[in-house]
Amino acid sequence: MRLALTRELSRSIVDCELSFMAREPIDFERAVRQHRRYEERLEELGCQIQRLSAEPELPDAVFVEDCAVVLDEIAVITRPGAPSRRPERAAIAAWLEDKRRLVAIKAPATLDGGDVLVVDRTLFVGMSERSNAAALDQLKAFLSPYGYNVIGVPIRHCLHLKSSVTQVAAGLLLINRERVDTGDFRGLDLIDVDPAEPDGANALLLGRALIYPGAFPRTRQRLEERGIRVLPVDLSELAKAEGGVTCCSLVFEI
Ligand code: CIR
Repeated sequence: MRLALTRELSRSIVDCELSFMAREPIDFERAVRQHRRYEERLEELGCQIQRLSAEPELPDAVFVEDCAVVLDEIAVITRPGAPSRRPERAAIAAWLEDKRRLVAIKAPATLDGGDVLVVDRTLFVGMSERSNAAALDQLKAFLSPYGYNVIGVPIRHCLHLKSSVTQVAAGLLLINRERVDTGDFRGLDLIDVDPAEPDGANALLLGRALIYPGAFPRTRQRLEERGIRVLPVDLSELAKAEGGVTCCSLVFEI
């Protein structure tokens, strides 16, 4: 069974962390509708939704991806780079406890799940304002025994690695080269985002279909020309909180 963990939006989302964007008003009711539609898309692609309740004191808690990296054999509870986000972990760890063996990133390491791109047995880890080299070392120690390669990838001008590159099909990545160098992705095929859509690299691959923001039609066309099935979603309100399609769920098999 394929599970998708999500979390209800909190009204305090208006006080979210922001790093690369100026604050804009968020229409809460609209954000909730968009988030529900996103969950419906996950269901259309075979996920059973498990929605945690909102955390009124935790503005960014809807972005569950940042608190854990879930692999087949093990899950790593992260230590988010923004201190305001660290209390988000407790509910997620409690929920994961009976589904995976859990290990946890410890200080001084910091890691956001948005910086971890898993491609087969390789984890590409964004070295960002949120995730550091100590986290890379801890990930290697946890995951090498399971046969995973863990590779640090510097990024620029964006929040997370997955704001610059995500997987869109077997052996194929969608990338914004302004934000990340291609050298580490040798052996994989690359599709560039349309230059007019620099934020278009964040896509959520489920099976052979993509959940992808409606905001990037030119890049969507590039994806469809490669034969990829794209299910658009409108996450324009959560985008104002620097959220994208990967960050609102943790998807895995049990
Ligand atoms: C933050 O700055 O932490 C949130 N406002 C946005 C997090 C988005 N997470 C993600 O893309 N994985």
